[in-house]
Amino acid sequence: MRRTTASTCCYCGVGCGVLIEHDADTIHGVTGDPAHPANYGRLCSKGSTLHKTGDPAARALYPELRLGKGMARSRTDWDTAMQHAARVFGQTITDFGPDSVAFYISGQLLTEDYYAFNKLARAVVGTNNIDSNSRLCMSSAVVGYKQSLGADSPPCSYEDIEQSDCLLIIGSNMAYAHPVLFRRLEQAKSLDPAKRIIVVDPRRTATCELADVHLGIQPGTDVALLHGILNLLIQQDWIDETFIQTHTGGFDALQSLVGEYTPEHVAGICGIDPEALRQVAQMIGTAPSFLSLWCMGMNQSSAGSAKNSALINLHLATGKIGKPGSGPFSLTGQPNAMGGRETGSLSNLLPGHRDATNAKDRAEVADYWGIEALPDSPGLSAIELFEAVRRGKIKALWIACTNPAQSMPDQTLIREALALCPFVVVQEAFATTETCQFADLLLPASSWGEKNGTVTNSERRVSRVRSAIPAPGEARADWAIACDFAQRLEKQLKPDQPSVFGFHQPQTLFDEFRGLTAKRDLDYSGLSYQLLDALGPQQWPFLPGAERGTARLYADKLFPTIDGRARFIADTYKTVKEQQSTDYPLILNTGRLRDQWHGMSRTGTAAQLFGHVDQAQISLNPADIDRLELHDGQLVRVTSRRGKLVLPVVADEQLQAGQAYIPMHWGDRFLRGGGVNVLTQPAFDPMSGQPELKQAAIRIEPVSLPWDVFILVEGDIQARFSALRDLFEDLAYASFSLAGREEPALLIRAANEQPRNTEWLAEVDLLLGLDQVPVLAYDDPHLAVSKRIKIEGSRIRAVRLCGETKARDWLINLWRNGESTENLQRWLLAPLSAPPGATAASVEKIICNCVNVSHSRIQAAINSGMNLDSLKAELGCGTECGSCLPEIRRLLPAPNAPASTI
Ligand SMILES: Nc1nc2c(c(=O)[nH]1)N[C@H]1C(S)=C(S)[C@@H](COP(=O)(O)OP(=O)(O)OC[C@H]3O[C@@H](n4cnc5c(=O)[nH]c(N)nc54)[C@H](O)[C@@H]3O)O[C@H]1N2
Ligand SMILES: Nc1nc2c(c(=O)[nH]1)N[C@H]1C(S)=C(S)[C@@H](COP(=O)(O)OP(=O)(O)OC[C@H]3O[C@@H](n4cnc5c(=O)[nH]c(N)nc54)[C@H](O)[C@@H]3O)O[C@H]1N2
Ligand code: SF4
Ligand SMILES: [Mo]
Repeated sequence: MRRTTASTCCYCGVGCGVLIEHDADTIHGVTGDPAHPANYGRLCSKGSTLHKTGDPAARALYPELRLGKGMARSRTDWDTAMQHAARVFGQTITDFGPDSVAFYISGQLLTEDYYAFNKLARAVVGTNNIDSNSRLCMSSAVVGYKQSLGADSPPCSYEDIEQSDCLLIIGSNMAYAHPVLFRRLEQAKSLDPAKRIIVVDPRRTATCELADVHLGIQPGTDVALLHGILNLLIQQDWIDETFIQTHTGGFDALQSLVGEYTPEHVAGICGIDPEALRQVAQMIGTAPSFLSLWCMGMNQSSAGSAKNSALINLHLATGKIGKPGSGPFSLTGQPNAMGGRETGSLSNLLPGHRDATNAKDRAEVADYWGIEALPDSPGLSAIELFEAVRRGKIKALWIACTNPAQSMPDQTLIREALALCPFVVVQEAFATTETCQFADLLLPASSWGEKNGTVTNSERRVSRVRSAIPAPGEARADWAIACDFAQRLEKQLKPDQPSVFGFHQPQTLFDEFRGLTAKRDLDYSGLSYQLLDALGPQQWPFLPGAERGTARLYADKLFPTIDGRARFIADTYKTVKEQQSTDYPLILNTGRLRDQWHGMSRTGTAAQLFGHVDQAQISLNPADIDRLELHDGQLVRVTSRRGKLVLPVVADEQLQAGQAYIPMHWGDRFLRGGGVNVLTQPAFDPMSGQPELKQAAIRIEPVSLPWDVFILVEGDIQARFSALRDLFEDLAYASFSLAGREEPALLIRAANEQPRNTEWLAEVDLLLGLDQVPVLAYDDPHLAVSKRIKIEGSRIRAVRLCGETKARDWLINLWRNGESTENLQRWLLAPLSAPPGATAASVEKIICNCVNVSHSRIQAAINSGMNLDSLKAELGCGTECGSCLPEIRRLLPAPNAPASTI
């Protein structure tokens, strides 16, 4: 019987409500929950395809244990697995002390999971070595809020987006990364075109399509820019003297510092026009309300904390905080990065927005937990933690719900650490991730649609996550795994003491945790599952007896600091760690694609989500491509001080000269050679510990890999992917992706210096089902050219081209469009010739993924005179989730065209 269960999307920090349509064991569909205040029924391209992702063949289903390094893992039962883990951790702690073990967890865990891990590390193990992937994500914002405002509490609400007169979107590509909020902004701007929108990003992103001004600053120069704006605000008397006098401290020091940031000086540093700076300062200074939205372009920086503080300074100086439409509003990355911060899941934090370095905070938590004391030795942050693993100081590592062998910078060292670590536990929903390879113990976790608990979104709103179906195989909920392990460890380490882990359901974890928020800035001790079920999602603070949550903080202008005043922070501008040089003349930026999520363990199972971007590429400004004498699609070697990667180059007008971009998603699984993070750097902000993932110096050289390979195969995707992945392991270039929609295919594009031998080809053909006739075949051993195609009915089922792959993109289009295959044979028998009728065919880009409308169809319709409304009416594009609207706008001629880059 079909039923509907209300839950929350498991992707970004917008935290949209979803209605899951399901029966007893299968999820059939997902729609936006009209009653959820984060999205009022909207979903983006990722949320609306949730039910199409998560191929069961990719899931981790059973515990697997490796008994010695170099051996293969084999299936085991939960009791053996957990007993083994408890024994190894227990022994390590006894022999080498509690700081010889560590936990690395995730902003995608639920609050209950997070709380269980935290209590396990701090109360049972007695270590502060528990850090989260939020270190790569929000930790600079945490420092920014705490330094300037006294607590890690984003003060705003989504409705401020509608209410604001002037928005500064800085270091955020919200059109891709927070699409449902961007929809709200689009709508608000169309209702009120006078609303001013400023975008600050070195790239001209899709978010710029809504901007009145785009400041294409040089990478990492935000602090100079923000100080320059403040300097102008002061000069023009666009500041709120009364607010500064009554509610803040530290203004004088900042004022004398920013005096040095004159418009001409700043414009020089940032590579912008001083007039544009003046224009932006005027927009901010004269607007009745002012909201700033920011994300990784600010946080992922060796100056991340300084960037955050410099931005908050603007709000304090203008008094534009704690009022409708005004305030500093960080966009949270992961669905529950906020819950992680609330439960204290960074090594330096404790539950209830407390600090591990503060003795009073430690004593309060120890008291609440009924234990003697909490550990006082400092815990390690992510980068330091993996370094300690590599140096052998950490001997047992527990990783849950994150994929560090893809997402951490400087992958060579991360992989070295994981390989050297005597005992690595990986608690994962998908068995396919890069990190799973390093697991000595793999624990299958239940995932979205199967879990129960709560998450907090960017606007402090706590929502229920509800399970619709049981977990597959023997997968268990994360909180349950953590609690089971904690109880076993307690028996070993503290056999005489009563257990502090009597949790049997997520609700008991939630109820214990919320007590730790009482009388703190985030107080949600008044919330309960019953209230959330009755009232719907609520924003904290939510005090006992409250009937609804709190939409806005600091309306009373009282800040949670010792004297109730906010603080101006005066940091000087510092350049990025790696500057352009003769050896490394380009700066590599990394970030999100519209339709993929991080390491792609989930989104990478849905072929539809590859329609927008279907392979790993490095993009460069067209002038750089010309200067380097490269051409679109050519394979290049990208080298940084830490590693090398081979992939195709592509021209992209969004990038300025001297800058390059690779999406962060392509890890070692989809791109041979370790993925994008072999290039990125581990240098981090000294205050927040957040690494500079957005800027690494690189160089680009052409590579000659004359022997190329192309594979397209339908069916049995996950099994074929892993088997073929192994066969392609030592080719110089190999990129994997999916294509199609209902009947997906695996695509491989690869190349090597030397041809592989016929045995290798035979192995490949066996895996592709090309070893059995009837198969179309062409071989020219002299040229090392060999081609195989399998057609069933009139449909291509498998293709394998070696030595010459000119027809590659033509074949993909032919297959995808289900076109007639009659030309195929003629082309196949005329080797080394271009494909018929389409010499320069490239794979058609799908702009609208919901309705399946390609770039070329939209462009043709625009050329015939259609506007946005007629495109929607005629082609249907942009009428469903709307994630494609910014790109459709970009294709349209003025007056829909956006502001020019300055
Ligand atoms: N589709 C999709 N959405 C996601 C995610 C996903 O994986 N896929 N992940 C979620 C998560 S965890 C996060 S953290 C967010 C990230 O959301 P965003 O931070 O919005 O996304 P990014 O693409 O990482 O980076 C944003 C922009 O920062 C710019 N930038 C780079 N350097 C600088 C700089 O020095 N200054 C400024 N001002 N800008 C700079 C980049 O050019 C980029 O356009 O997205 C969330 N949403
Ligand atoms: N170059 C570069 N690198 C980056 C970034 C960048 O911008 N550039 N961004 C950084 C940022 S902001 C972030 S947040 C990180 C993200 O990096 P990761 O945390 O590594 O990203 P995910 O791929 O989302 O990893 C989550 C893992 O949890 C698994 N999983 C899903 N659901 C569950 C569950 O319920 N339980 C368990 N146990 N597992 C589950 C998924 O299969 C997935 O493997 O990447 C960082 N790395
Ligand atoms: S914006 Fe998209 S990815 Fe983010 S929570 Fe909403 S539906 Fe999910
Ligand atoms: Mo993130």
